[in-house]
Amino acid sequence: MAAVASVEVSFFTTLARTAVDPHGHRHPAEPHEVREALLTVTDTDGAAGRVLVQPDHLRPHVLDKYVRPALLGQEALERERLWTSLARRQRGAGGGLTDRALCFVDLALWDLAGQRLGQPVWRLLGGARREAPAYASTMCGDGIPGGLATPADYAAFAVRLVEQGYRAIKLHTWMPPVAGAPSVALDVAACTAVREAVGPDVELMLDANHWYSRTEALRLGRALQELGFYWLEEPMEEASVSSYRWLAEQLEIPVIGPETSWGKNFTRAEWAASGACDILRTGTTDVGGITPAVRTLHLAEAFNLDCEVHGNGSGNLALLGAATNARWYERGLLHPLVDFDLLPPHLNSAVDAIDERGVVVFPERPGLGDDFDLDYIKSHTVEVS
Ligand code: LLH
Ligand code: MG
Repeated sequence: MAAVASVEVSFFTTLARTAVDPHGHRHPAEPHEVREALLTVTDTDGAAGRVLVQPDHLRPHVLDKYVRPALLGQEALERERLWTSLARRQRGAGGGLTDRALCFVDLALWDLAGQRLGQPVWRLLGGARREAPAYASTMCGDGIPGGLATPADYAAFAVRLVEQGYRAIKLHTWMPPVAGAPSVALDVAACTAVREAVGPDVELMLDANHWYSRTEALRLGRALQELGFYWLEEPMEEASVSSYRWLAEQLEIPVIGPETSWGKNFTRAEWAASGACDILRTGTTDVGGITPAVRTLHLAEAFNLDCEVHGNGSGNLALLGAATNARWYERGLLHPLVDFDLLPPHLNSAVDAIDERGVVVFPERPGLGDDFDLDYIKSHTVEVS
């Protein structure tokens, strides 16, 4: 037995080469200093679980009112109990305790378990596989010369990605606030240009704008199935489950979802039961951590549904260790003007490097597998809460 002894968020300065627009989409940026945050959960034996977090979800008030009372003094390996204890506090928190907060705590506890047991988390989750093919997930469209401004830009970038080893590519096309977005015609033009550039043997997916109407989504889906795309993702507001059932019933191309809907594995059960998708979706930040994401994978399996993992990073990679019914690792977001493999100074190596087959071999490092430069982080720490 080793109980949780401390829960801390450290803010440190580091370098970034991308920035997020007002709609939450990531784009290239000049190198600039940013603040990142590391959550560390330590047990009474001195083992520590660490994960990078979005600190807005773990403000001092959230740590003091919900997270520390749920964790401190509790056996750190008993994640199901701890996750449930934290999740049950959400109802009375009026939105103040988010699914992302649950996710970050859960990831830190999984990392701690791996550190304590000397095993990578993907193996603790069952080791369903030791590697996964990556699909290259592009950034959204933009207006940047040489970037992702035109269908021809997407085509040229897709060729480069295939040269790097990727055997599958997912386009994120133009979304607000980019001028002229959204546009079914432009989406179809980009998808057509990419298919023509890479040929029939590369798997292609589209993550479209999120607020098309039913008829726009149907028009887009019909065009994509002509192009032999592998799936259609998030063309409409996901809260409308009946719209997705309407769409999935009419299309041959698999419809995948939900990605951003609230409600964790419960919402995903509703999608599966009502036939709103052909491939289910989960992801650590979307459903509140690895713990509920595993529940979603297993739920999908019982419906004979594949369940693809949304998002990159060590937690989502480790999650694939629990999955017999997920095919891909989502690697990105990628852009022609950003070297994704150029590491920020707080990392010694990437958790998700691809080999020449376009495959990520899972790391053997204990825990989630992030290779933090802890000396760098310590010497650049500006605040601890
Ligand atoms: O809007 C974006 O930038 C992407 O859609 C992003 O949120 C990404 O995480 C995604 O949806 N991947 O599937
Ligand atoms: Mg998506």
